[in-house]
Amino acid sequence: EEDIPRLFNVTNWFLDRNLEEGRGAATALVTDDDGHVRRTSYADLAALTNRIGHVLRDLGVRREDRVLLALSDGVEFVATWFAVLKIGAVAAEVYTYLHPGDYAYYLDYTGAEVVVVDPVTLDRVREAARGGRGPRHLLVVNARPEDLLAHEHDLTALVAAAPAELDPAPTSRDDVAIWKFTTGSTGAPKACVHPHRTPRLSFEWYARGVLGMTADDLVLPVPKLFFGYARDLAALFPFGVGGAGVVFPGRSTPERIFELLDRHRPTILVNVPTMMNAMVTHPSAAERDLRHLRVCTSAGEALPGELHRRWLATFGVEVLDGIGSSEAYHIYVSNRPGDARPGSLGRVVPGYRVEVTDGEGRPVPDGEVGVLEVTGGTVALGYWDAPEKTAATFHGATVRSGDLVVRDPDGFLWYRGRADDLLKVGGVWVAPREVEDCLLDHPDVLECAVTGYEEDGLVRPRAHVVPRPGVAPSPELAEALQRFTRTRLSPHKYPRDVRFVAALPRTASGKIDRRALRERPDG
Ligand code: 3SK
Repeated sequence: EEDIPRLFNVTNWFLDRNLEEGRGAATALVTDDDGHVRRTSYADLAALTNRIGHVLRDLGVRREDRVLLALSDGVEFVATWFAVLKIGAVAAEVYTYLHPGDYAYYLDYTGAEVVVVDPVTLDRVREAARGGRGPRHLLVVNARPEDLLAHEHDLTALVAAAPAELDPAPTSRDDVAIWKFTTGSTGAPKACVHPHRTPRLSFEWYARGVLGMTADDLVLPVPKLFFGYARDLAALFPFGVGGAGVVFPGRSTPERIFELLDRHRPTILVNVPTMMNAMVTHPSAAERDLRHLRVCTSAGEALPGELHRRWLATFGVEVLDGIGSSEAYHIYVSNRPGDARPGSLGRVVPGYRVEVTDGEGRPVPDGEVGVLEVTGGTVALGYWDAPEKTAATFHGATVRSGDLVVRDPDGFLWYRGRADDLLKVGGVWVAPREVEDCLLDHPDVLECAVTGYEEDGLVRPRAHVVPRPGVAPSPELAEALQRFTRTRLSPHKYPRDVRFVAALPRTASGKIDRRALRERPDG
């Protein structure tokens, strides 16, 4: 493991060190707000971070207190996140398009006394606070001061009056710094609790070790910064080497991403399979020149081999698919530059150990499906306020991921779905992912998900299929898809029912929401 000193603060190491090493004038962030481009240097980002640190302290935030961020992507998001960590408090960030009921849950769960919001989230967080346990202060980014109520504060005004210098709290490497919410599709979200040392290890092992990140890298994230995969890769890890990230408010659409790619010519695109699909099938795909990218990462859910190949054929940009989790902090299995296998998650990231087990820690042989277990120094301390879930998932520095994989003799892992999505059909286990991969090889299928349904008390696989543009759903197509899977897979795996849908429901971080599919009235 890396030699991390006992006194260690994430902000001090990732951000302030750039000033100490003479990179204060270098660009840390490029902000693009609908074409209005702003560059923020390391010196300016550090000064804003320090000022916000003072503001938070003045509002009463103390070491180990949680601060909830419900903020759109932008410089303020990044500076607030670093400020929270710099004063020794704990950053917990959530999606900006949640329902007030969800915000009420997070207010209650985090117990945050200060919540940082912006005009996008203000009203819904206000409503959430009215219903239940409200925070003492809302700190509002881009506020209209005349609209603010008691205990709501205009960040810009407070920042203007705050000093630009701030000493980091003397945090230890083991002090809690980050709450990453699980994005699992069942149960209420829980926070994975991570100390200051964790991002440093993940940076060394994945960002530097696998991606080979350097000061020349400019990183564009497709997911929003509340998703740790994007935040770390665009607005944390690049700072470890003096590189930069692009941040932009609003939703990611293929048009938006193409526009940002053209304008900023980043070197790394942090992507998810849904957007990769939308990009390769976009009418303008063939005219796009993305060769300024040296790599496109894919995570969040497994990337079908067919989509990987189509991306390579369309854009010629290397794809590194991998798997990470909030529990393990970041990506711990990944393909490597120059050695990527379409359809595979890649090999273990050096620094980690992975085992494929029977779910109770006993290894299964290569070639057999088992549960992926990962061991390493970035594994969370546990879930906040969920001792039973913690005991079931964490075993020292090992996480039982609940992901099913097969390891081949070369050490490449192949995703087979979530253990809790497995279906027992006619007494035999079926991994929905295997059926989905097969359907995706059919030329008329754009996206699909397989869930179970009950008929006469028996579980059967059902395919929810989004046809390719121009393909009309029909009973004939449904039958053709059933024949297609029956001839390619063991016959018991074929979907007994095929439903055509316009789109698949997705979680905030872009993963297929299987629970929502199952809970559809006819799901
Ligand atoms: O896929 C995930 O859930 C994830 C979470 C945190 C960091 C990275 C990834 C890919």
